[in-house]
Amino acid sequence: MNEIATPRPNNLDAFWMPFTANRTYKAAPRLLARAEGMHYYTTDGREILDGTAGLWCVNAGHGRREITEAVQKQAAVMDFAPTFQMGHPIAFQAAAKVAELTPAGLDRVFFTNSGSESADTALKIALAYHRARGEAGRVRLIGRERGYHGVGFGGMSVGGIGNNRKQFGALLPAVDHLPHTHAPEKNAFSRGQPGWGAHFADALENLVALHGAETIAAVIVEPLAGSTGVLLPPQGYLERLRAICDKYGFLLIFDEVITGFGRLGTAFGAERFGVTPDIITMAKGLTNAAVPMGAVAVKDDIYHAIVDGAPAGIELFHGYTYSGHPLACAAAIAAIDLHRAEDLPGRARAMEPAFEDAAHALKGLPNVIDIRSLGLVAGIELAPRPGKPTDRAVGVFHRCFDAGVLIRTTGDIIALSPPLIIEKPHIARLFGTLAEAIRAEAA
Ligand code: PXG
Repeated sequence: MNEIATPRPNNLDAFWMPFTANRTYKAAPRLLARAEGMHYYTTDGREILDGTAGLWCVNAGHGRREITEAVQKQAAVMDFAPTFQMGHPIAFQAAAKVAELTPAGLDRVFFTNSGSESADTALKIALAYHRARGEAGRVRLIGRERGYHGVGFGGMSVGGIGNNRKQFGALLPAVDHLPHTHAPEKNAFSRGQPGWGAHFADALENLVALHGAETIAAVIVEPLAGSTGVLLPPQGYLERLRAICDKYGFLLIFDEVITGFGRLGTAFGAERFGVTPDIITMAKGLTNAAVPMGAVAVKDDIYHAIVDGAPAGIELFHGYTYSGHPLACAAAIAAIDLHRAEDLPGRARAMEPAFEDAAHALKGLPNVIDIRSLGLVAGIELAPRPGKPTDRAVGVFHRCFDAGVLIRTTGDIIALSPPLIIEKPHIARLFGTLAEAIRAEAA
């Protein structure tokens, strides 16, 4: 379908765009007007294959009628209702649906509106948990280099991306970081989880020696780091982190904003990796991105420690006006129903071998220095242009977009994360277009 769905706005000035080179973008804007299934359609009617599920979030594909109708219906029935000292039925239903998908035992669900709010909520719950148990000295939060946990002060502080931190002052004080696990010198072109690097988890012992276990509350990691370029956990790494956290009583938080809702072929990454954290943060695929929503699932004993341990009255002084917003809950229920009815994790698993083969077939193209993939996520790392980091990948991005394919880049790494409904012809088109763009960018 090639019709023009929306007129182009003629003034781009007012919208200060997030994580965008505003000046470059506004000089040559790319405007999306409509989306359906595996595709976007631009304002000038071009069809764009969505290789990124929007921003890693439209897992069931675009424009799903079941979700649209659920949101429309709810908007007509009740637009908003508070969840502070009040309730409405679908907020409880949505939480129960989330708890059915999370690993056994993580059955208490706190609603937020984004991944960033989920990260900050999880960190606050971890601090409140230790305090409720009489260990108020456990205030230190451990993140990881190259980790991304959104842009709130908590998530940014435990995050490990220099550019996201350095404009913003002192951040949270009691924070430290594990080393990242990216080791292309040992693991380049590995298929699946790389074999080398479980020992990176032992750096947590060094932080214990440095700060004292009694000062550490929680460790937060993405089980597979998405935003900083698809960094896979080495075999045995997450198991070792879990064991060290258990040894010292630290809560282990998995940020599953990207890995949740089928992306790795299981409902959550925890299941794929066989390691169960104490807290899971999520967002994105929770509503198929139709309405903003995030959530934090915690182990029952964390909930009980905070709630049962508190004096009568409010137990946790935290929440958002829109925690459990009716439209978001309607979208989440419909999205989770679709996730189950269409077995989206199963579809991801079924496509994983073809997707992995297509990614690894890019080996040998000019400047391709590493390829990694797991589930329906792939990272293709390019050698930067001398003196011009990111330039080559941005060039590949533009060439792909002009050829009708949407990819993401971070630094000189291309990240692919298509909707989980992708089929083999889409895989061929995605990687075929990408290969041509990589070749052309080398010329
Ligand atoms: N945690 C993780 C692991 C994420 O990937 C967030 C938290 C923050 O979520 P919100 O909803 O506050 O944006 C994210 C978000 C990219 C890209 O291109 C990734 C994200 C967002 C935008 C772009 O890799 N991840």
